[in-house]
Formats: sequence, C-alpha cells, structure tokens
Amino acid sequence: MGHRLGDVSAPARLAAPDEGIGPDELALATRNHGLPLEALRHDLTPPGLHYVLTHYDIPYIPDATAWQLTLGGLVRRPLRLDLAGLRAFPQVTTRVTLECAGNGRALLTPRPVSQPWLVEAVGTAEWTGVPLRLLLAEAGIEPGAVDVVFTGADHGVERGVEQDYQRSLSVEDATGGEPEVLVAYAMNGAPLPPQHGHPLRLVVPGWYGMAHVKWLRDVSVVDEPFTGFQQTVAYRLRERPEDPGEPVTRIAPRALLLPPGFPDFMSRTRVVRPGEVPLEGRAWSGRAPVTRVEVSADAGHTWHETVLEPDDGHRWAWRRWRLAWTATPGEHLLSVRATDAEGHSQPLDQSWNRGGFAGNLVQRVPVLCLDVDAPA
Ligand SMILES: Nc1nc2c(c(=O)[nH]1)N[C@H]1C(S)=C(S)[C@@H](COP(=O)(O)O)O[C@H]1N2
Ligand SMILES: [Mo]
Repeated sequence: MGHRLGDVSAPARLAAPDEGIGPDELALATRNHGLPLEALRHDLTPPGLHYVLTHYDIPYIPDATAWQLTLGGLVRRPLRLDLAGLRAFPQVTTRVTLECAGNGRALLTPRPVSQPWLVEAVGTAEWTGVPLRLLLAEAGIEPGAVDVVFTGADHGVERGVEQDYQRSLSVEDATGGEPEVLVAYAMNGAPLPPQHGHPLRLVVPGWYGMAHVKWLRDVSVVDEPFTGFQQTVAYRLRERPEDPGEPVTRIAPRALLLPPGFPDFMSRTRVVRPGEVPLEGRAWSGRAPVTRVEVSADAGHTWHETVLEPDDGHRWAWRRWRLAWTATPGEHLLSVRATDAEGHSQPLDQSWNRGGFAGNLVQRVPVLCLDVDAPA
C-alpha cells in the first residue's frame, strides 16, 4: 500500500467557530493572489494584477510550438492541433470578467477551509482564440454525445483523489455559441502567461473560473454525463456533505468599489478628507447584463443609484459605475450592490454552502474621514 493522501469520502473541512486562518490556507493565499482593488481602475486588468487560482502546480512549458491539443472521443475525425494549426481557424477576441467561484469564502461562518478569498478574486482580460464549436464541427460530433470533457496538463491530488484537472460542459453549452466558448491562445494581445494557462486555455464567458480550464491539452466528447471530481464532488452548492448539490455555473452579480482615498497599512481602512469624494467601481453578472448599481453610506439603510457606463458591446465584461459622495468627518461604512436584467441582486446577509461557492454578499468598505490637514 502507498501512502494515503486523504480520505476520498471525507468532505472538505469547515473551520471551528473561532479558528483563524491557518498555515494551510495561508500557503494557498500566498500562491494564489487576488486583484489589488485599486486595479479596478483599469478597463482591462494588466495580467500581473489579474487574480490567479491554480489547484496544483503551474506546468513548465518551455516550448509552446511543441504543444498539441487533441480532440477525440465520440467524433468522426479525431484532431491533433498545434498552435499554428489552431491559428489557421477563424479567430475571435472577447473581453471577459473572470471570477473565482470561491470569491467571498473567507467571510463565511463557518469558514470552508480552502483558498480564503475576501472579494478580490476577479479580473478582466481580452482573450483571443478559436471558437470551440468550430473545432468540434471540424471533428464532427457523433450522435449520442452528452458532454465535452476538458483536460489540463496539471496533475495533483485533492481529498484523496489523484487527478488531472478536468471539467466538462454539456454539448449544448460547448457548441451553442451564446456565450461563445473559446480555446484561447492570447490574453490582452500577448501569449498566455504561465499562470493563466500557457499556451492554451478554455474561456467560457459568464461562467465562474473553474470552467475555464488552463493548460488545455485534450477535449473529449463522451456519451455519458461526466462524473470527474471537479464536476460532481467539488463545485457543487450543498449544505450537507451527503447532498448531491446543484452545479456551480454562471457568475452571480457583484459590484466592487475602487477604494477611495488612501489606505491604513494594516486595517486597510480608507482615509479621505471632508468634501466631495468621487466614488467609482465595476459591476458584472454572468447571468444577465447589469442594469443597476447602488451605493449606501449608512450600512445599507438607504441606497443611492449610481451612473452606470455603457458596456460598449462588451457583454461579458464588467461595467464602470460612478457616484459623487460628500464625506463628513467621522467613520463611515460604504456598501455597494449590483442588480442584473433578470432581477438577481446581492444579499446583505450571505446564504451559506459547504464549499463557499457563488457567494455575492455586498461589499462593505470602512472609510475614515479625517478633518485635519495632510502631513507635510
Ligand atoms: N488546468 C487548470 N485549470 C484551471 C484551474 C486549475 O487549477 N487547473 N483552476 C480553475 C479555477 S478554480 C479558476 S478560478 C480559474 C482561475 O483562472 P486564472 O488563474 O487565469 O485567473 O482557472 C480555472 N482553471
Ligand atoms: Mo476558482
């Protein structure tokens, strides 16, 4: 018998009531990183500031020209394509706001022990690549196809299950064209950086991050529902370990505030001077376009409608919003919430699930307005 790497049937751990962030969560938080919120100012997130989440190791791919993407399973003509072969297909560029399904997890009670995000697991990039449906049309999907399985080159073990990182989409979601799923080879006009999937990744606009398989090496069409770990064990919304749970899919609406003023180093409290303080931020939803963003300066008692900028055709990207706020000396708690065209909005009290997935609690930003002159 080899060493045991965990109990396959054991659910993910929940933190005890007063348990602080431990070394295991800290180890994840130093490998993965969030968007520094001041970077909400950029329409397109500079790649080094885009959040990163990687379950296992970032694969070492020194020579992208040797990379091969295989497309097989239930298809008439299995394909093997290198980057030059992929570039021969029509190319599409889509601006996409990507958010980790675990965003907000560390604010939950009890806290699911995993990557401890607060609100910053987000970024927006322009992804360029081949529409997946064109590759599948070239391969020719056979009758009886159910799911399309995507495999990354990274390998690891998770709760006792050794695996390649794998996720699936239904044939309908993979080929429907709305949103257009991409096999992407460029991010903001440059080859993908190592941490974002170099040289190839899947991009599924509007879906939480787990669907966007990085270091994509294989696409397989299968005739039964895919039951891989990341599909049926992780990334389910369940309150009890034994629940089958609903799958995590599209991004719930969220708005974030570009932090006003300047920060206190440790508490991150924002410091502003009295008078008009321009507030701005971003809002997005993978379910339907964002139609409204509101700000509260009194902990959610009264809400003020902000001015939402047009999306300029970037349906899958965040939109900027703005509001002028008059700060008075003292402590304030700013809150912001988004609502989309289907009426989905953000809760003031977060519902809970064991994985800490798909949360979208309103952001709360403590601000201290100081009525003193700035130091020289
Ligand atoms: N192969 C592979 N793809 C992956 C992951 C991974 O660990 N391995 N993590 C997923 C998760 S959970 C998220 S949130 C996004 C993060 O994408 P980013 O690091 O480019 O922001 O990648 C997804 N794709
Ligand atoms: Mo994620």
